[in-house]
Amino acid sequence: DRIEGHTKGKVVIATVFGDVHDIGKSLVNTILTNNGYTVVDLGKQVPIDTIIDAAVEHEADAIGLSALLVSTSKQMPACIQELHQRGHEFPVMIGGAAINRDFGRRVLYPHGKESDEVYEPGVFYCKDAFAGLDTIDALVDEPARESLVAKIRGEARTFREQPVEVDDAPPVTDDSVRSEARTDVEIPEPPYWGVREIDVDLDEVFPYLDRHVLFKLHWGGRGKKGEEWRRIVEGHDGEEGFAPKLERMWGEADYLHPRVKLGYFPCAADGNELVIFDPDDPERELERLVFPRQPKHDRICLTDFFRPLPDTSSGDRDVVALQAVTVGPEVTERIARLEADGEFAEQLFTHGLGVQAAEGLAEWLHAEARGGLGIELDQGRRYSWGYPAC
Ligand code: B12
Repeated sequence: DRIEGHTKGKVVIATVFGDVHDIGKSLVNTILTNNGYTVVDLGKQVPIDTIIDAAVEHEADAIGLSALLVSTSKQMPACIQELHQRGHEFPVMIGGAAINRDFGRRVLYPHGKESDEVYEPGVFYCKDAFAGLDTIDALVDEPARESLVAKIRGEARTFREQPVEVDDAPPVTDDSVRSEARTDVEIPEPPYWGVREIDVDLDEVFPYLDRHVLFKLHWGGRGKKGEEWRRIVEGHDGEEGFAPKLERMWGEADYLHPRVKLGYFPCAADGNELVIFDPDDPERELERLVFPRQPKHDRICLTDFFRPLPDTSSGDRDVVALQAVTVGPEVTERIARLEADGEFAEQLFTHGLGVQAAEGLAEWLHAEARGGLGIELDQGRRYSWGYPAC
């Protein structure tokens, strides 16, 4: 479908402001480019003004927005409002794990519930890159575009007219209850107090790599089963399998520069807040980490797993392990260079390896933390901001 010197249309794409997830967006770029479109890829964390300015400058046939965080997905309606207000005519394709078809139906109305006005050029939810290709194929073809716009408007209207379900659950900030989680368990003794940087041997991290996520999610093995899966993992007909590729790349990955810090702090629960104390002065508060509480079910909040404040006034503080890891900036630079050089396959493999190296490093450090506290490896969880508490 790709003909030298000819373009089927121009699309300006970006991952929205505040969001670093660009794997999906880059895939969309590759699929559209390989199918004859000119794609202006603005990268990640892109502010609305930059997106609109680029669409105007390049006379785009459509804008493509990607968001993977619930928080950053709010940039999408904000962008549509801005486009609407400025009277632009760029259809907007939207995608990413944070949103769904109903989200697309809602944001077609730039003023929300306040007005029935729609964003005339249309907002098109795309569940994957191929849906994006089908959408842009329709958008650059006048009759197909008209019928697609009419279809999404009809769907959005029907969705809007549905009765709204009332959610009477308390907000996640409600701290009027405590779950049944026990607090009378023994407080573990940390090997030291405060923060230390720990030496990392990458060979020790290797077993902690999540091969399933790496092979399926990052390296394109999703949906492959049985014999087909075995062939791509082990290799076939001279093609290097994912497993030997991982071993080889790991051995050659001199662009990974792992550094980790692990700290043990005295702490106590205060409602939905975990109070972190100074190891040198356990009465001095350093920080309060605020966690959400389940609105339903057992009403658990992570703080429920720590001794509450009143019990600890005697100085009998609980202990929390806090950790931070990085594989360094060089892998990101390498990925950018591979992309600039058009080495998309190598970029995909390096990117996946970089992301999973950081995840594996966090898992390895978590094992160190549990070892330090004398906790079994099948006990304890590692939580990270933004991830679901499940
Ligand atoms: C890889 C990953 C990361 C990597 C991102 C690396 C990178 N350069 O992209 C790293 C480790 C950096 C990362 C960081 C974070 N992440 Co993250 N991450 C993921 C993960 C595991 C996979 C995302 C992915 O790449 N999927 C594969 C691609 C191909 O799929 P996709 O993006 O959905 O794209 C496809 C379609 O959606 C569609 N599409 C997408 N965009 C568009 C746009 C257009 C125009 C079109 C047409 C189509 C389209 O087409 C694509 C191809 O088919 C997801 C979990 C998941 N399963 O989704 C969590 C996830 C998105 N991350 C999450 C979180 C919380 C974070 C962090 C906040 C973690 C933290 N505490 O620091 C940070 C975010 C920092 C920030 N400010 O953005 C949460 C989001 C939760 C939420 N509801 O908001 C998720 C869902 C994990 C989870 N289960 O909790 N993350």
